[in-house]
Amino acid sequence: MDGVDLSYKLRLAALVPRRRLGYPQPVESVSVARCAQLSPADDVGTSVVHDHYLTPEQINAFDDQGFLVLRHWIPSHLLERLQEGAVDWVSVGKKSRQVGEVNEDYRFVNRDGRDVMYRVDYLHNKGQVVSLELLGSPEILGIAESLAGKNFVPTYEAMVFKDTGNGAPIRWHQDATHPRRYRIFNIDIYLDAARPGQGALRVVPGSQRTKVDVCEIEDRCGWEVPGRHFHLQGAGDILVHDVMLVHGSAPTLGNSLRRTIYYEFRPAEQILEEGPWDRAWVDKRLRLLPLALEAYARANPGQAGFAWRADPDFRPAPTSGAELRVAHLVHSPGSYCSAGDVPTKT
Ligand SMILES: O=C(O)CCC(=O)C(=O)O
Repeated sequence: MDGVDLSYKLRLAALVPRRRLGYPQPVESVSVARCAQLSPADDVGTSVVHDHYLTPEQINAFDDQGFLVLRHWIPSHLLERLQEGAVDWVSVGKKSRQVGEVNEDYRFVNRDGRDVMYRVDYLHNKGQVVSLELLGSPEILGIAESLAGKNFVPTYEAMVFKDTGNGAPIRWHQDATHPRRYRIFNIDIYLDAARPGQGALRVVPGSQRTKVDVCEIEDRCGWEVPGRHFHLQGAGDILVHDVMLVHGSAPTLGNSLRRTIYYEFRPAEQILEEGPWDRAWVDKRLRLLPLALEAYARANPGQAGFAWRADPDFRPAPTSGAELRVAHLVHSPGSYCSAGDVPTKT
């Protein structure tokens, strides 16, 4: 057997759901007894890739730390199209606010009497096909299959940003808490560089193993939580994070723009066993995938696309028009330090 075959087999071994790998691991509580001074960012960045599946080592690092950094993962032509699309999303959101329209997909907070835009939800119906091209790319779907198995479901799509000059804080939180029988994760795609002091994401490595009282952390430590890392991301880099990883980003003033697209994935098996959505909702979400693969193929003629290997039962029947904004009537509970623990989901 040659080396290529062996590595392929190792990767397949890593693709089985975590339940069959003997998860959940013993719960270790995160040490937040002390509030810490700054520690420099680690760098577990991994440079590029051959077939866009994660290696067993990368998957182990993700399971251990709750995140994985993938450097230079998005090709420059796709990155440029995403940056252009993002300009349009923000401009449409700001214009609609100026004329008094209420559209909950464009989110603002009030900072010192000023409306500050920080988020766009449900990217695929916002007039920029590049969000589907990104979803259908081997760069994203290789990660999705590596961690969720072949029946992965794209469950959320949003862009969060620190606006030029005025970046709203995202307080410490866990996106969703769940029994950890399967992996649920966000793929964070960086459209701009994010540096410490400029609104870079902070994470608490290893905090994904249990539900954490984020209010307690915030009250006692503010932003200075032991073990947290500032993730130095460059445009085109990816951070994959477990939805239970404690993370957040401090407010900024006078900085440049920092935009991150968040695509969340869950295994279909996980949703059907644990909720909070039903089969009809899963099917609607899966209908995005043929559209996404087609958008990728159109924008990248001659490039090998992603070979989608979902079980036939999870392949949507052909349909004349799929819904592009597949909304969530409910969310999985997360851990947030806000009234009612209500998530602003990624
Ligand atoms: O991009 C950021 O600063 C954090 C966004 C985030 O964690 C969220 O919206 O859940």
